[in-house]
Amino acid sequence: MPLTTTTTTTTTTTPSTPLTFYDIATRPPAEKNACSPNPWKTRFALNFKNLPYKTTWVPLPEVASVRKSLNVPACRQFADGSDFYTLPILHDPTTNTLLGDSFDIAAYLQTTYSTAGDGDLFPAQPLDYTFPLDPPPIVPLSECNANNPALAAYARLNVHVDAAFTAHTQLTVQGFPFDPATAATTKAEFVRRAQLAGAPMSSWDDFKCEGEYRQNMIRSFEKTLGAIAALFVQNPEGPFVRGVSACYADFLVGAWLRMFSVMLPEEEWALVKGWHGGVFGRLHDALEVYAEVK
Ligand SMILES: N[C@@H](CCC(=O)N[C@@H](CS)C(=O)NCC(=O)O)C(=O)O
Repeated sequence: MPLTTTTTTTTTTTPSTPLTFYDIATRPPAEKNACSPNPWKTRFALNFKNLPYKTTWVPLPEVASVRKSLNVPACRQFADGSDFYTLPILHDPTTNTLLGDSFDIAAYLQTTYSTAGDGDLFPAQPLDYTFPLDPPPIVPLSECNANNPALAAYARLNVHVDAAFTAHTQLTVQGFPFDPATAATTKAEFVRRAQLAGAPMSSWDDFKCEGEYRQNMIRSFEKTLGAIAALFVQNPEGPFVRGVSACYADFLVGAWLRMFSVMLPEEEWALVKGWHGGVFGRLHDALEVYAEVK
């Protein structure tokens, strides 16, 4: 569902005016350190569609004010029910459309620019993968696209893949490539959020994930990724779910791999790339063709 749309125009051709894609600023250079999974889903989709666009990098403490200034409502809430303002946002001046959820954005790009670039982001396929959703996912999908039958398998996969990776993000927290200009504010904000959720945190150091606890989480991550790997080995040609051509399912997983590739210690990222016959290493490397940071 477009959160804000004043005109609806469907065109299958490439737009003449570049789109604006809002992503979270990290420590420069962005080409190396961009690591927010939901914005990565959008970057992959825009590059797959070969659309002209420009990234606006938003410092983390300014995400809320930028989103509010664009009149895009929040699509997430914090533990206390207050609005949690997020990115990506996409503005397409050609159709006067503003969207604030990565799945809405991908669905919009497919509808509006259906034949652009490498074609169909959402080819029909079953995409059977389940991660136990208990507690319920903390990164909700926009309700409209979650209920769109043509996209249902992808919407479901998005929720389950997000839950699987989110359950292991503690492995990455200490590796966050903070923009030095906003690091202190952002760390304090992360501690505040953890406290809102009832976690006994008083400082950034309390996010540490070390020793036996970390080893157990790494084992759990490997096991969890094993079930996702099953999607990719169905088609022995690889490296994508459907073999040689990518689709949005590859981007859903690949976006999280981007985050872990930046934020995990190097030796642990090397392990992830090698797990399950190297399926995630191959996927990550093959997605390089859609990973240009513009
Ligand atoms: N359902 C939304 C979730 C977006 C989301 O959670 N974005 C995160 C980055 S991956 C964010 O903007 N976080 C801002 C913050 O932590 O302050 C989507 O798919 O776009």
